[in-house]
Amino acid sequence: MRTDEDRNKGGVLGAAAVGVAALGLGEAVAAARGGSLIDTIGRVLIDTVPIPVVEATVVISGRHDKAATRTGVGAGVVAATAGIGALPQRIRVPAAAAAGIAAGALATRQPTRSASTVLGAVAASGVLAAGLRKRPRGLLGTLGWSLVGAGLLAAAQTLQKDHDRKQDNAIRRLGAMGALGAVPEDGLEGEAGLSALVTPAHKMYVADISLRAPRIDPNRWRLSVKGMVAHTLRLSMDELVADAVEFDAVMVCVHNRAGEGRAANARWFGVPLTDLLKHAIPDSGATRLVTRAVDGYTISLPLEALRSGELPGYLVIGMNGEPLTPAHGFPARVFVPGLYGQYTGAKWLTELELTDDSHSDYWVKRGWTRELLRVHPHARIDSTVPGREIAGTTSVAGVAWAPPHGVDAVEIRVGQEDWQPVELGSELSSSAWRRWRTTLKLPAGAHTLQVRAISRSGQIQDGVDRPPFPVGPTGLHTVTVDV
Ligand SMILES: Nc1nc2c(c(=O)[nH]1)N[C@H]1C(S)=C(S)[C@@H](COP(=O)(O)O)O[C@H]1N2
Ligand SMILES: [Mo]
Repeated sequence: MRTDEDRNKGGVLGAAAVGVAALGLGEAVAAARGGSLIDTIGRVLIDTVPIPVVEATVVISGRHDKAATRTGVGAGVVAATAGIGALPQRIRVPAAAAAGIAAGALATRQPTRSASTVLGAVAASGVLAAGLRKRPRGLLGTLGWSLVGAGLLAAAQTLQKDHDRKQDNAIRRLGAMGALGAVPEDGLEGEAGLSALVTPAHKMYVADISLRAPRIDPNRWRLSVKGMVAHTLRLSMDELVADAVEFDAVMVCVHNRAGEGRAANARWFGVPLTDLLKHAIPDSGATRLVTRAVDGYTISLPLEALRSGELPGYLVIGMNGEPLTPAHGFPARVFVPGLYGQYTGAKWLTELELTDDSHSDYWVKRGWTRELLRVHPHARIDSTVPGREIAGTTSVAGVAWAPPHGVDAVEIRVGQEDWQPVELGSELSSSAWRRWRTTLKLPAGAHTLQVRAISRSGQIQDGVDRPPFPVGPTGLHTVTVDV
């Protein structure tokens, strides 16, 4: 005989299936106009969880942080629906409606695609209310609702890909951004396993607070320069292209711990901020330049240092000869070589606002320092390969950076032996990363290799292991080789 408890268990599974269906319809409705319920809920989490949780997520999920957040949100929604399903029948429908209203209210506060996401939340709460009133029972009912949900989630995915394709086409129509011309070389071509001198956009790490890159129409987009200025400027892409120059620089995330891949070297195309600020004529009381993005992110930079060129900032519109990709900030971002990504300026820029010191930035409100964090000199080992020509040798190669001063030397040590210099590739620019290689003679056995970078300003890479928060990570990349 089936007990009440059995029946309730079956009902909870059925309720979870309703959750999948509700999420599916919500995602599909939102995706029709490019929105997403899952991304909205995920962004609310990103905006509210305490810094230690953000830091732990970065460590655990690595470069899969967005996929991990999405999966977590989806699972959470389904679990919450199962939870509502376990409630007595008379409060299930009001609870479902309340959940829908909450999701809709969150969506209205989102910076992008909020209208379509609110519609998605309404559709999802309709499914929840209808499905949870009499929870589906039995294998067939549960399977049916789940399959419909899965189908709708797949449809939502297809709709998103469609929007992405349209966006990519609009970007492609803009044509080249700077001339990559001859591929830059540094004399270390052909070293097995060594990072490319110039990182292709699709291989560059992505770090931001948005689960999906906002899609911005380049034809309607204008950059405004406003606030405490004599002239408010509204600049089109064409006007920016006319004033842009190329520069080589490495971008490094403040979460890049020793040896990790949250760093990329590119040939950027952008307008020097010194020039841009001359046109706007800042008021005498203006002290900061706020870079503000479509996703609500802001980073502000000290105006005087930008105007004097002490901080060599650019309004970037191109990477490696092409427009920025959506993931890397299309149509424009601000980049100051030598500052960590979190402090260097916003991607998906909407405006530059000149203001005074009363402004507070996204991460500063969350607990990060207001001081600009500068990139520490860093060397990374990319590969260790047994020597092909001479037995008993090991080729070691990697990259090092110390923007904006440049890498003066890279040193390697085996175990606790003395530091010894390695061969450096030629330098694209002092703000770019510099490749290096060396050949070691190592006796058979296991050996610990460590590398360190020394900047042209005399700064030696700090060997003490520290986490990214609060002032950026330090420590040495350590690799063990078995000879
Ligand atoms: N609009 C916006 N810009 C942003 C961020 C963001 O979350 N939103 N993150 C910053 C951080 S933390 C880094 S490391 C760099 C990363 O740029 P990338 O994704 O192109 O590598 O962008 C910066 N600019
Ligand atoms: Mo970052």
